[in-house]
Amino acid sequence: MNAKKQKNGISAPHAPFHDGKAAEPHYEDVISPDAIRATPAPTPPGAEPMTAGSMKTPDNVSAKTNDMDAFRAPAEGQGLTTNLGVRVANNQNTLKAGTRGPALLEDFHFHEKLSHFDSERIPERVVHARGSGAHGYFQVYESLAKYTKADFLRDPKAKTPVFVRFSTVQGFRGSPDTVRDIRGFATKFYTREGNFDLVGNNTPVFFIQDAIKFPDFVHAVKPEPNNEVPQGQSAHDSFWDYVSLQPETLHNVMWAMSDRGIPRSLRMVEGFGIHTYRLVNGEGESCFVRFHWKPVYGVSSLVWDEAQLLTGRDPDFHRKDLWQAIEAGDYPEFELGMQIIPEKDEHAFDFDILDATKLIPEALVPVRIVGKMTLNRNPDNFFAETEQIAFCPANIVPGVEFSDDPLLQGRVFSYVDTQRHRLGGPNFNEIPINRPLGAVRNHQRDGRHRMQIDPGANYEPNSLSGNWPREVSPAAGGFTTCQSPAEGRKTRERSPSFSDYFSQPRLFWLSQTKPEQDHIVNAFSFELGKVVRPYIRERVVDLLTRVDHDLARRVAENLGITLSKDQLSRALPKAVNGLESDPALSLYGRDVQVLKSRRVALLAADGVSEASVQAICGALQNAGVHPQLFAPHMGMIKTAEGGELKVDGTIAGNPSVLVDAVVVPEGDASLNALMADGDAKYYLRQAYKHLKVIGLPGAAKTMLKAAALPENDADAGLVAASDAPKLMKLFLSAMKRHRIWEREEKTKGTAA
Ligand code: HDE
Repeated sequence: MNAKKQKNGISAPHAPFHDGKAAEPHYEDVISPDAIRATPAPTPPGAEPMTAGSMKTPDNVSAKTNDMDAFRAPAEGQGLTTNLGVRVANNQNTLKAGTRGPALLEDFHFHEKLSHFDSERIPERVVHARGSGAHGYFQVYESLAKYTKADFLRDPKAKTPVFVRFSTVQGFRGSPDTVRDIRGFATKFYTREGNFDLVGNNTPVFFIQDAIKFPDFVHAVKPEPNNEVPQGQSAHDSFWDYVSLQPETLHNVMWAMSDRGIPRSLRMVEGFGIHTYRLVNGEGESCFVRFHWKPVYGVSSLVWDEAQLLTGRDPDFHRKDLWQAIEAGDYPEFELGMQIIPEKDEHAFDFDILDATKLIPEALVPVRIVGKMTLNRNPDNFFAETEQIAFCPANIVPGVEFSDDPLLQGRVFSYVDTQRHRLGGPNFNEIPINRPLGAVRNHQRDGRHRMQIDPGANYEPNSLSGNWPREVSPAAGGFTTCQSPAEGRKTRERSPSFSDYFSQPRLFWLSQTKPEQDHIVNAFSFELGKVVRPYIRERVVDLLTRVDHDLARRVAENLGITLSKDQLSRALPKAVNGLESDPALSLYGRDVQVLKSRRVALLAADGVSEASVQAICGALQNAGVHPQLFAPHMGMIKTAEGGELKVDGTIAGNPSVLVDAVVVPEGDASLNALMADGDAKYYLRQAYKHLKVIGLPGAAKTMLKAAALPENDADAGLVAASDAPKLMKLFLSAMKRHRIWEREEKTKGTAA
């Protein structure tokens, strides 16, 4: 804070917050996947001695791969090399005949460098192309042996390494973060028994019931095929055409149109495995389960105007937030929750638990919190880790199994298939980020980019390599599939138990607070307003009349559609298992917001009161909130006390959409300068419009008038007090509300 402590005045790249020093990354003592891989694998049960000339040890796969290590030169001090290890003396000039050319064909270094560059891009993911990832670990709170034999869910001491990739669905790899969309939430658990991938979203339901519809759904939501617009948005004809013709999409569409579609941070989203899975315990008993991730930082969202502005002001807003939080030690944390459904209750609900367009209301089956995931390490190389990670719902471990959900069963095929295309062949699990912890031994061979050198017989059973590797008995951990009953005639039909499309959207709608309902109406109106064909708009509004008449009427009014008497007197669906509403479905009906890791801007200019700044920053930092000092210019500003303060950025360059709340510290000269500064006044107006808390100690209250904001309004978010120390308690308590929703009505239609 004080200039004397901050000589160079330049923030370190990973020190985004105004605490005067670069944050030290502190990594937990979780064992990295590589360290675990380096430990020798246990002797396989029942392994027979190897014959001479065949495998020397059961695990000489890796020994063989590393045979040449003894001859390798240490990398240190060697400098730049070609891909074949030849040291490079000149990396700036091509080989030419004379200084003015022509270039010579024999320039192998040039050819290699350029041709490798020419092949740098791989196909991006067909959906979920835009993503951000982080490493961490998972730990179960207490053994779940009663439900599952999965080792990572039974040993509370075990820290299981994980890699998580968050994503948007619709946009291309370079699309902005804050568009309205579903967020992917995919977790790879590197367990001691193999990789388990929980590939979920931030909504508990999906758009379609059967995987065979997925290509059609994705074609519809992706940009239009003729002109490839819009980018990162569902606000276009083909998406809403599909929705209007496939009412099963409506439930997930409701979630997407709610504030869940525009999260404040990837650290502040809930995650859902969506499908019903099975857990199987050591006795072979099984139950059904739905997985949940509950963010320790609470769930919170942006407001729509802010989300739109951020796509331009900071298209990497979520990616940076995740990265900076980890660098600052605000490790994202998510608790794993399970809704456990005994087999006998499979048919106890008004809906089918195999239907992925239905959630199991938490009011009916509470979420049991079973463990916690902590993300504590940023990737070193985006491409090698975040881009090359290959998730697949087929990746399960003993103790976790699939249910007969037809969507899940289709996913089990599709992901491996797409990885072969995207990552260039069948050996993508040998890429470091995808490798399991344990040794891989089998008779799969060859294919593009094979890394492992496998000696010995390549078939099984064999007597040439001691019949190794051989099957592992279930008692020793070999995977066996739970003996759940399966029979029936072959048919392409959907179960009648999948046919109710409107009860759950209604439950969702009725569970929202008023501001949330308003936002859903606005989102439908905005998106459908971008639809060119009137009959598509009309069909969607007609669907809404089957969910709730008020919802349909309000959207219809905004779109200039007149609903018929028949439409407005339609019988509405009955309550789901007698449940009228469920607080768990609302974003803002339940939690007080977590302050830790939030950001607050301090607007200041020359002449600011250093005492005021110190009091504000001290109170914020005590609450785990990060202050950032913004001024009309970069560098240093002079304080009223004669000192200097380092500025984190300019007011114009760091708009209020980047922070959670604003304070204007005292200091007459500073206040006078800010009152004459258009950027500072716009800053406050925009923060006000986005329903943020604004703190005004002492004379700073005069900023309200200067910025043409209401001066004597009973607005819980315009916090004033006689001085900074008195202000901060009130300010922090107001910040716990995250947004001042009552202000929304007043600011409607006003410009920032
Ligand atoms: Fe995906 N999905 N999906 N999906 N999905 C992909 O796999 C697919 C579905 C989800 O960060 C693709 O590697 C089918 C539900 C996430 O790398 C692809 C069906 C849920 C991610 C694919 C579904 C998801 C993907 C594209 C219908 C939530 C990103 C690239 C049966 C439970 C993972 C890739 C990451 C990615 C297929 C439905 C979530 C094409 C066929 C339901 C989070 O294989």
